[in-house]
Amino acid sequence: MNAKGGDSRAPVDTIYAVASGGGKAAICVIRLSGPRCADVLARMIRQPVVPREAALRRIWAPSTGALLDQALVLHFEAPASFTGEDGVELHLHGGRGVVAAVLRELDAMPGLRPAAPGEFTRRALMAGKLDLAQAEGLADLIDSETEQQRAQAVKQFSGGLTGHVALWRERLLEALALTTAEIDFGEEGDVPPDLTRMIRARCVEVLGYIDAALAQQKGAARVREGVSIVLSGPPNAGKSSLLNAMAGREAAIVSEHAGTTRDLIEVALDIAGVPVWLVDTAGLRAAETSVEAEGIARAKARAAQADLVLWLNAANEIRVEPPPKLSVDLWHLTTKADLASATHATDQAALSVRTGAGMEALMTRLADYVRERLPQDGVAQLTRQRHVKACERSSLALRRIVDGGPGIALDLLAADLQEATRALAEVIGLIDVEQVLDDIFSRFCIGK
Ligand SMILES: Nc1nc2c(ncn2[C@@H]2O[C@H](COP(=O)(O)OP(=O)(O)OP(=O)(O)O)[C@@H](O)[C@H]2O)c(=O)[nH]1
Ligand SMILES: [Mg+2]
Repeated sequence: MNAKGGDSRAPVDTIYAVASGGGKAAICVIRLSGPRCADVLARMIRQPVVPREAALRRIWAPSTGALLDQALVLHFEAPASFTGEDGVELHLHGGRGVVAAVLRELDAMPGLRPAAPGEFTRRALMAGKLDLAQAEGLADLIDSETEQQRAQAVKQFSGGLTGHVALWRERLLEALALTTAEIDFGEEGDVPPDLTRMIRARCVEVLGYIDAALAQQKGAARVREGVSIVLSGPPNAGKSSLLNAMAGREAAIVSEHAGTTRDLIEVALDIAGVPVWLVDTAGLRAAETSVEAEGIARAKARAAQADLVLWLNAANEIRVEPPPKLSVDLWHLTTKADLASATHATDQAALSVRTGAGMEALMTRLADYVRERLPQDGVAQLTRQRHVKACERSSLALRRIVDGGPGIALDLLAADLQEATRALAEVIGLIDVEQVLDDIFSRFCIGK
């Protein structure tokens, strides 16, 4: 079975779900998809509705004949719907009682069942309404919290990544077609040098695109998953105070005792539209207790995985240097500038949580840091490990062709071209889609 196939023998259930957010709200949207939609309309709405036109209708309970609500009703006739199936949306009043009553009636109707997470999108994918990369983009769009996440997700949803990958694949398929023709109809003996030259040029071209995307995949992943910034330094340097100031709330305990923080304390920030995980950690020193030792071990481990470490030293204390061999970006910051002597106060990276001095400069510098790491426009954005793995495979196969000598055998050339195009097809879900579907759709919310 492939993405477009589906199992035509199985009777298709009509699925339904609350598609708007949980909790009490002014309006609640219940969405249905499947062959029983017309039946639901006939039994619950009674009056006809014109497809694709919003209509204000009474909603009736088929089981009792009672009036349930008055709502906006939409009917999307197959195949002109999100899923490609018959679809209905009921824009009910958002009261829990209303929603529960309508769901109860739907549940009692034959051929209807609640939707599984992501099932609407899964059906859309099966109907060829969107491809796998677009479905992932849609999941990211629903999960997006920041401006850059939204921008990246909507691009992928509207076919950004698909467009790039499909073009690369097309270029390689042309080369593959020529190779296969030569294998089938060419004369025995050497491969025409023109042909190898042309195919190699094609591979170099596509390899350039793929490698450019791979080179900045970290940027795309950072937008999706967040940039990790770790506060580190000796005890009492003011790490927790800075975390609280940046978060705008008392997330971590602050005290004048050295060795206060033990656990990793993480807050989510939005810097320049990018999600940032700011982590407060235990001060580094020779531990006094086993609990503190564990805290310090965690602090070191987290700093080693960070994108950026802010290494803090208090202006009124003896400077402590960061541990050597920390291979991440690191900035030295001087804290408690209000306690500094005149010489320290001129330090550019000095700040005081108490007076607020230097805080704006730090935030501006962080915003620049984050912006510089955003993926460039015009390059395909590989937002998931899945895309990266597939592109790496494609890149490897192409490199074998490019690095191969002029006398490369036609069948080897064809095999590598096949591997390269196949890996690209996986990105957009043209093949081997089943294994990733469950993983992707189980992360969707119900109703999407
Ligand atoms: N004067 C002054 N005091 C500060 C400033 N920032 C923090 N402090 C004080 O310094 C002490 C230590 O602050 P914390 O934020 O707990 O320091 P820490 O680095 O998290 O310490 P540990 O968790 O023990 O490693 C507290 O008494 C804070 O009030 C500042 O900008 N100026
Ligand atoms: Mg602390």
